[in-house]
Amino acid sequence: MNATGAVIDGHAVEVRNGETILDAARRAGVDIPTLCYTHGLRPEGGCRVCLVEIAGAGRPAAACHTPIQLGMEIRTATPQIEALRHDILALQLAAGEPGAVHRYAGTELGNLLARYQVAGSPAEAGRDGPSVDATHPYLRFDPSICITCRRCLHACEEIQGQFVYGIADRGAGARLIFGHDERFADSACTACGACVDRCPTGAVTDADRFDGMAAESRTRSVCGYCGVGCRIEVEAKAGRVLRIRGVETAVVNRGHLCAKGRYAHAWHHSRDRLTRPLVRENGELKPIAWDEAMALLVDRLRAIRDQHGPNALGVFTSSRSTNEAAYLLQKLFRTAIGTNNVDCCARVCHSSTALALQTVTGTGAATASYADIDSAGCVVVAGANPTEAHPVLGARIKQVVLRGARLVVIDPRRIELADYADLHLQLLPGSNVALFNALAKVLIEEDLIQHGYLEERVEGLEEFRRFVDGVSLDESARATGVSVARIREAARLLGGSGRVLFVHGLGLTELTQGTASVMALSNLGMLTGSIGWPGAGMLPLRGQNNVQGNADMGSMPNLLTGYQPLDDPEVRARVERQWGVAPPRERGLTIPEMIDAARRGDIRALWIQGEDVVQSDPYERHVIEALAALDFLVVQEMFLSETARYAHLVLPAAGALEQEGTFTNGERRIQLVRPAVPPPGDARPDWRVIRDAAAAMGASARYESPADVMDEIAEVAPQLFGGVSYRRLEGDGLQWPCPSPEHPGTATLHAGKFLRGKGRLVAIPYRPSPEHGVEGFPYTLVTGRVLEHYNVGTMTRRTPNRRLVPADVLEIHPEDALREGIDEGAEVIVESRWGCVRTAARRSRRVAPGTLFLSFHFPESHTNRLTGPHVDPDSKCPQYKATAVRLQVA
Ligand SMILES: Nc1nc2c(c(=O)[nH]1)N[C@H]1C(S)=C(S)[C@@H](COP(=O)(O)OP(=O)(O)OC[C@H]3O[C@@H](n4cnc5c(=O)[nH]c(N)nc54)[C@H](O)[C@@H]3O)O[C@H]1N2
Ligand SMILES: Nc1nc2c(c(=O)[nH]1)N[C@H]1C(S)=C(S)[C@@H](COP(=O)(O)OP(=O)(O)OC[C@H]3O[C@@H](n4cnc5c(=O)[nH]c(N)nc54)[C@H](O)[C@@H]3O)O[C@H]1N2
Ligand SMILES: [Mo]
Repeated sequence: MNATGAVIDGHAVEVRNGETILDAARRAGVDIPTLCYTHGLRPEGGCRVCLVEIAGAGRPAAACHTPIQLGMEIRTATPQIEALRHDILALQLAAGEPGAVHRYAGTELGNLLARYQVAGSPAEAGRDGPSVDATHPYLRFDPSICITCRRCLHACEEIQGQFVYGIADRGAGARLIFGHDERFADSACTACGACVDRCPTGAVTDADRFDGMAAESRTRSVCGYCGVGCRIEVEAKAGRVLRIRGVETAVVNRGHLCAKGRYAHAWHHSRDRLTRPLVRENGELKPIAWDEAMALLVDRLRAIRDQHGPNALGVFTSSRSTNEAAYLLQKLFRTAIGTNNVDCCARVCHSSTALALQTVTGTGAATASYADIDSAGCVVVAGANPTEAHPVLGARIKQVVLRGARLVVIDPRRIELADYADLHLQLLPGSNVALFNALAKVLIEEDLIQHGYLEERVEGLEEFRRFVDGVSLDESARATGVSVARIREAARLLGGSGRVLFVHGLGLTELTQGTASVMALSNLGMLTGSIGWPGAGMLPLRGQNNVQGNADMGSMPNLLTGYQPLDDPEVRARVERQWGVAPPRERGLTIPEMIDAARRGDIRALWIQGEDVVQSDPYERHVIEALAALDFLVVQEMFLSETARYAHLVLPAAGALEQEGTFTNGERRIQLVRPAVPPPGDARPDWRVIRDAAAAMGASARYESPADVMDEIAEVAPQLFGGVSYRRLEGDGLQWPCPSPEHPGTATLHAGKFLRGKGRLVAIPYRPSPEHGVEGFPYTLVTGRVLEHYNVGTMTRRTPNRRLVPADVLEIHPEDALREGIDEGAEVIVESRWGCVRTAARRSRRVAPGTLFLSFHFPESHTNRLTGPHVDPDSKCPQYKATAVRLQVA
């Protein structure tokens, strides 16, 4: 008997609070077989395979859900227990198709059957069982080998929060169903694959195109879609991706992935991939050899610089490619060409966030980490749709709310999270500032603010008080469409919940009041004392896999690598030491400014790396005119995108699964990206092409590998990256700032003190957008994303995701549809002051009456013909989120 612990099979084990017998046994190295239990999920305790004997207890107990207690003496493998396990497993087999034992080979259940020598009766194999559900492009269900252990059900509920699975009928007839006994494809399944990873029998599996083929290589890398930055393991054979799994131990995603990261990888061997450089000859793009392409590239860039000056050239670096490529490309333009005309699509995305947070906190990035979601007590999701755009985080927000956290959703659409929210504030598109100011007013008026925090850490309270005195709640209610009572209710919820985690997206940034929206939201962060603590703060959900990194690398016309000012003498000296030449002093142009300049003829050459501006920039007509006016357009791409069609030179690129480097996710985490398969044909990794071009133009470019580039980045921007090197990035990488080789990286920014000293409260009056109240255009069009497709869709459209969502559709409220006489699926003409498109309409209560929604994932829908020229005056972020339109049945 052990007074301080327990004994398992003769091993003394310490008793820890909250542990089960199974946990303690595993810690002690004692193997107890399990079937329905799976790590990280609530124990089901139904299968009884993990039964153990406890001395003095009458009956065996299930180790997976029996708490271990002081003094327990446990035996896990007595002959009686082992015999019991044999019988239980034999029963499991009977529950599936008789004789199916061979069909479990290689699965968890199969291994147990072998271990306990349970045999089926082969004579009955092949008997008609219930039929396989193969309706879903990615998942498959074979009821004949399902043992209704419910692991899939728990995974679906406890990881994805989706509640797809159920059990119909009882006893021996119990069976697994989807929704109301629907087909897989018609169920609410979002294809995250969490169930597949946990199914012990292979009943729920991937619809594996490669039929379980064994991999030749397994490569750990980072997903190339969104800014969550999930770590993946890529199984490959003969240069093809067989399948992708989440890395179980990854801090970012803990093994979880979404429909894109896990399944949408077929693009990489699409026949549409660019495999050779293309040059325009007599109006047509024709293949040429790489050395000719490189010579042409260098000659044309040089000639245009010599003739028109360096500022006649500009570059857009890609947020889909690596840090190393972006760094080298901005360096090439700042050194070999001599212009600060460098920008990236962070401009059309979260530039407003960067500017706003820089202004009020001192750093233009998330102050919190993804792990803060799990410990949050109150979450505000404003202008973000995480269950579709950042699904792995969206699932975690659902989970924390199911565990009791409060949730406020601020969105003109009834997004999925609205169903989980305590309050959904369905404001009019473009009215954030009015709403946030009104919330601030109530917080102050009802004294729901954190006085200690404000006094110690924040400046501008008195001025801000005077400002909100002048804010009228009635006017705010009119401007936002949210009643005064609801505004008060929301403010009380925020003020009464302790610290708040503010999660925001493009519904704040992509408006003429974009920067203002984020500042007004951060005012709420300051008033509630939320910034600088775990479980709270500002967590903008960054867009692309490397949009954070792209901006970090210096792809901005006014800042150098690591957000260092262009005019700081110390910075300039350090950069010059590394680069051999100092960067130009005067700031360059942003993307919208470069497009305007190209249209005027002031910009004569553009290098566009992995950005499809024709499809994704606003006001399509204007963009096309600008590109058509260029003397030289080089596009570095994986596909002949809408933009590449206007190029003079197209350089074929390797994609995320094919190149080496790093991506930085939305919580500032720099992670290693490794090639899992080779690029097709003669396609080359971006960084290598850029390095070779820079060398040919006489710039210093002596890098053997991307790791050498990172070493230089660490030297150029030591405050953020001084301690970053490839050696240290193994595993979960590092969160910047990481200034020295011993520094562990930074999870929470502004802990204890704001980087700029004091945090700022900023008085920002609300201004209606130029698309409000436009006569003759009665609807407001919101544009944005759906789960299954990714931005311009070059990748997801070339995967079975196209079967899940075959086109963009206009969502319209049923009342509006009725009034306009629009039938379900009817073709409609949508017209704004800037352009006109034709699209199919779908009735949906996700949008409020008067609001419409359209995604921009398919080139044929030309969504950005509708969006106009308005940009935020400070960040230059375009207004994609509110456009006045009218409708007509086609
Ligand atoms: N599946 C998928 N995931 C993606 C992408 C993708 O294309 N597909 N793209 C990636 C990229 S680049 C980005 S930047 C992120 C974007 O991620 P999100 O910012 O979540 O994406 P959006 O759908 O563009 O817009 C978010 C929400 O803003 C709301 N909104 C519109 N106007 C307003 C307003 O005035 N006020 C408020 N409060 N809300 C408003 C919209 O209704 C929408 O629900 O997603 C990334 N992840
Ligand atoms: N109407 C409307 N328009 C929008 C938005 C909106 O909400 N509404 N959102 C805006 C936002 S937030 C963003 S971020 C932009 C995104 O717009 P884009 O940046 O244009 O779109 P992406 O699909 O992310 O990728 C651009 C291109 O990169 C290529 N690519 C992928 N990987 C690599 C690589 O490793 N190397 C190279 N060289 N190329 C690669 C892809 O083939 C693709 O053509 O769209 C913006 N446009
Ligand atoms: Mo984005």
